[in-house]
Amino acid sequence: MFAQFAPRIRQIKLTREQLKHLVNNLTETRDDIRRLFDDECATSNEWQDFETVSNGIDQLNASAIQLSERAENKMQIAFVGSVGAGKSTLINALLGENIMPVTRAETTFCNVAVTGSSSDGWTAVVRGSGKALEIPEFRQLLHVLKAKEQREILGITPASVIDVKWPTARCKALVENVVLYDTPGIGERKPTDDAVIELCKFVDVIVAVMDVHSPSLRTVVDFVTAVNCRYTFGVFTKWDLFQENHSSDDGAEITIDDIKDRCVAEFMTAVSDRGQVFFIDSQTQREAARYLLQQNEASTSDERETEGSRGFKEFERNLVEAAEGALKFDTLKYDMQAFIAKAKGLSGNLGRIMDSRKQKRIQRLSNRMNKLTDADNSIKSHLSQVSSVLVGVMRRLQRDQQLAQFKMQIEHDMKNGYSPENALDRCRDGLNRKLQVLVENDRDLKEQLDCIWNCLSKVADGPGRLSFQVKEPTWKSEDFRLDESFEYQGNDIHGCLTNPSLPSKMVCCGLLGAFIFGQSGGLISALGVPMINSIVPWTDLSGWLRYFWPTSQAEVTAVQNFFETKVRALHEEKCEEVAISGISDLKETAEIRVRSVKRSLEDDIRFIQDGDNFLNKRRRTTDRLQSSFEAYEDKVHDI
Ligand SMILES: Nc1nc2c(ncn2[C@@H]2O[C@H](COP(=O)(O)OP(=O)(O)OP(=O)(O)O)[C@@H](O)[C@H]2O)c(=O)[nH]1
Ligand SMILES: [Mg+2]
Repeated sequence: MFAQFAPRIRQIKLTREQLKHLVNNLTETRDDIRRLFDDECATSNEWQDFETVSNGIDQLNASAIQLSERAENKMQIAFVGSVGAGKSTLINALLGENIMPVTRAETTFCNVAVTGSSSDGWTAVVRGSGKALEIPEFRQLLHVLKAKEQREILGITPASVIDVKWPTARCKALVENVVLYDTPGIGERKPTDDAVIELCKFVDVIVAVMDVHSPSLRTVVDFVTAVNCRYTFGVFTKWDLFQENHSSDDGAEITIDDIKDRCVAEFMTAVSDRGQVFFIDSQTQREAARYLLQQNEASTSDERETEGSRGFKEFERNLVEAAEGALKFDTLKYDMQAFIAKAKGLSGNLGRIMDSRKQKRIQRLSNRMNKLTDADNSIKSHLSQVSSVLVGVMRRLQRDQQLAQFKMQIEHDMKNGYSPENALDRCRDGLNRKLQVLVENDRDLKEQLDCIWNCLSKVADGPGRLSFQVKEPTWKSEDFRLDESFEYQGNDIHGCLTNPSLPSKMVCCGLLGAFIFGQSGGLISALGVPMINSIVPWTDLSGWLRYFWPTSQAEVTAVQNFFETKVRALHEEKCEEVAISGISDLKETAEIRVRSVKRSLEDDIRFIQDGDNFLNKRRRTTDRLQSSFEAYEDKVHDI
């Protein structure tokens, strides 16, 4: 019978091998995505999502190993349950002899693995150390209350396994390729529970043994859930005693059958219908077996058969069937299907994560581009506002009689012996100071600057706040050299003022004094200048002019007017110049910032394109994986 399952189990094993590279691909893709997430500083939500899938992939890898081992290994059946539930008694009944120690109190200390052997005798060996045990020694070591020191010497812990080889001829359930595990009672001590849980993670079938008087279903359910077992026999023991105790309850509200039904329902729900339930009497059965052995084996004694012993036989039959491979194949196939479905789901989820990352990157880029365009536009509009505010500041300066003050200052300075050039210098300094104060105190201007700063900081983490630098206008003496036709090759002339409306040319020569050309007059010798300079006191301009050029008041006024007009024009020019230079500074700073953000955006676009290629490639992999998993789903279904 087992033979018919062997090739199908082999097919499952083969499929599992074939799936290996797909699962490896999935794991590699997962690792690639993790690197991408690291590089791109993914959000915590994205990480959370990713880690869930990633953990799933780790579990998938672990169950891949388990599946391979299970397909490779013998059929493993573990008997688990609370202390005194009757596990050892049940195994003894199956083996047909009292091998395992049995008491009313806690008994079994560690796991015992029973496999079949073709010889007549039986052996017991401590796994790992290889120490062979005699029957009495075996019983002592296995008994929780005995041989404590010897166990310590041999290093036997609750997680240890003692291998027993039992003659196949004496036990129906011990068909080829089967291991039956007796285990210590659970729910009492953590090390013991851990050892049993660890063992049961790799077994094919669990036989949950429960004393029908106190089935401790909760413990069993928790246990089965913890080990995620694929198939569980629920065996309620001591049915003989239970029936005896309830035989006098005739007419009771809850009948034995009700109790039975309830036990079955609860158990089947707990194992999600992947199991079967039996009500057995191992004690009587074992005794009956011994009785039969002592009497004549051929004579069946039907009169000794009870409901409990029938339950036992039914359980034994099912166990044999399971042992013969049907259940192993069934559970392997079931697990393989679950494995593939999980792999398919995980590759789908990984693909989804990639899609959402892609969406996010596109979204982020377009957000940044929009922000930059907005900022660029508003910077431009703010700059033009700043420009007009600044020009306004200059106009105000003019309006505030600065020019009049300027003129007065010059006249005053010249009266006090300053050359026109120095007088202009002094005035210029005063003017600039005033200008700066005005700019600094201008709230409109400040607000506009703040707006520009805000626009910039929205698109780039730039260095500190923008500051508006007022460049001082430089007033050069050349500004006054208006007559290009004037030709004088002296060394000391620094500047001149000429007025084409005057009948002659007037030259201001700094500290050296002035030379005046008459309409037809010759050049006063430069040699005379120091002398003249020492003679003529620097009084007022008109006096000074009159001294050298005794001419009409109208002419003097004309010179003054010319001077005034020129200064005004220059002043206005300088105002504009200051405004323009301030603005261009600001413009340049803003443009540099915007340019650098644009550059980084271009880098981003390139980066995103690269990433897109990366994501597209990985996305194609997960798509391919998914359809491959689907194909395998069908394949396993047909095995
Ligand atoms: N009448 C009756 N007694 C049973 C049955 N099964 C077990 N017992 C008794 O229940 C007690 C405990 O049985 P064990 O087989 O030692 O229980 P266990 O589950 O192996 O207990 P631990 O090894 O301590 O975990 C013993 O006294 C058995 O004789 C049964 O089906 N009918
Ligand atoms: Mg026991």
